[in-house]
Amino acid sequence: MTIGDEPAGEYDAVIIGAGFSGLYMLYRLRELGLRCLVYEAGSGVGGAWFWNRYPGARCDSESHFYCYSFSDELLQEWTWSQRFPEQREILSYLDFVADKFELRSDIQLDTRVTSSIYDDASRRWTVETDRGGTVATRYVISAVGGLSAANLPDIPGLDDFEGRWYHTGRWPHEGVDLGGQRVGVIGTGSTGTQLIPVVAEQAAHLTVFQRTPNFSMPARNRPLDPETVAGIKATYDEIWRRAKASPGGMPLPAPIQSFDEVDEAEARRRYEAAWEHGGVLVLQQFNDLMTNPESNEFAASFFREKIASTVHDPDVARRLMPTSYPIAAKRPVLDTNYYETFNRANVELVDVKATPISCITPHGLRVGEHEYELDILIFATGFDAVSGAFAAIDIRGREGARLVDKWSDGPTAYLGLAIAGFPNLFTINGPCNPALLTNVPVSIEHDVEWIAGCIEHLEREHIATIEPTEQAEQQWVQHVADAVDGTLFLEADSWWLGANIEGKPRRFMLYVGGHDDFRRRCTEVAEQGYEGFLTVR
Ligand code: N01
Repeated sequence: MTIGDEPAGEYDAVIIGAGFSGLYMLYRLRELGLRCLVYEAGSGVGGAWFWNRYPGARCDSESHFYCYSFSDELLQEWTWSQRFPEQREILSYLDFVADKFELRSDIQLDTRVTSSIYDDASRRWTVETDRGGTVATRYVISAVGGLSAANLPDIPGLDDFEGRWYHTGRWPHEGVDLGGQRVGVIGTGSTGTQLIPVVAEQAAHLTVFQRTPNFSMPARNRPLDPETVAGIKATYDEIWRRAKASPGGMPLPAPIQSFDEVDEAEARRRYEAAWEHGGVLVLQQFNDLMTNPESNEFAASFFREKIASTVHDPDVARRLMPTSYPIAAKRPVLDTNYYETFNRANVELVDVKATPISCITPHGLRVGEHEYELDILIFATGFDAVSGAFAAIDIRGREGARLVDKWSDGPTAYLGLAIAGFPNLFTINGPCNPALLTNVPVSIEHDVEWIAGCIEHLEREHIATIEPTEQAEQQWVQHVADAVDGTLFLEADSWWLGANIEGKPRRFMLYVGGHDDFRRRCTEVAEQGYEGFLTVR
């Protein structure tokens, strides 16, 4: 679709977003013969991978399973070049998918959905955009992504800053020349940890403003040689079978032993071996990591020892060591040379927990009484996760009820897929869903296939609308809360809990029960005639 051809009229389905979720949703709904329209705010497809172009942007899942599994042909045609793919390569992959399956003709780029309003009488949604377009549709599918609403903290003085500033989630397409510049980075989450080593190599001086240190483990990225690629391509059936049957959506061995079942020497040996192997396996050693404080503290101490032995200055090392929350209670991070970067002469670490940032000045950042002079300020400050992208759209369901009001105590959805009071609205990776705790494409494929199966059922049975009952939704929300209750997940101020956004209700927004368990439950719900849902013919 080209800009200027403003869509109008009536569609069967409107999909909001053209990232991993939206592209596959379009593919599946087209297969059902539905007339579909995808709205995408960006000027290209790719979602998170379109926007997050900051230096060092890379995926923490291994490339051969951070992709779609649905097409054997696609799996054989596409070849990944590295163990952990760069943003550019993932974006090329999604462009390749859009071309291969001829998806672009139903995608309206550069168009942000501003409202989506349900009409009880006609049982249609009216979807409006910032380009003035209005369409009617029977189904709306949100593919907005859980980490798409950038969080720019409200630090006084930004408007007066005379240098340049950027948020990592809105990085300029033409890139930013950091050569010879004094750069400041706020934030040391997954993004900051990927960004900081690359910026340090380019900038004249880098100041890292750290509020909470993170636990990071080495990715040990490497190019994939032809033999490895051939091995992967020959065993894809098994790779996906294992990924879909695992809690994390990854074809990796899940831990079957608890910390108490081995002695400390064996525990250390396992952590050392996993540390050398690299990747997320390091935190897959014991099945009680998030329920047994002793198990957790052993892992945390192991990480702190690694920091101490890598960072030369003991005071800097100490400040990089997380001590105030359990390991993995915030999203664990993979890195390439993160701790080593703090040994560079041009890198300085500033603890803004001990002395908070007071303001941005025309020439830099003031922390307490000290002013750090900067030419470029980078916000690696994350996202208003899960609900942020929904809040940017005026969504109203039956009898005009607003989604923001329904979610005033935190976002909820039945299975993370549908919302009581909002007929025929589906949410891929919605709240109370495990997706953002897993290897996301595997979860996305599951959600898309479940939604497509549900819509196929509605079409076949001539059912006009479907929505969860309040009771089913409440039971699921309670189950989600019970699953996390008593775990160490609740002991950190993470974005999972909404704790990174001032004023956001503190509610664990994701399901910790695992991808495998979730998949089983969703299958049962569908097999039992969409148990917990209300349908109207
Ligand atoms: O965001 P974050 P992110 N003053 O919220 C700090 C995914 N992801 O963009 O911890 C000072 O984790 C904040 O400090 P604190 C992944 O799921 C995936 O890094 O709140 N500091 C924290 O250090 C990840 O979890 C990949 O005290 C402030 C940082 O900013 C999610 O995206 C790659 C501040 C924000 O960390 C989000 O990661 C990258 C303030 N006012 C990201 N406000 C992959 O590999 C915030 N901070 C696929």
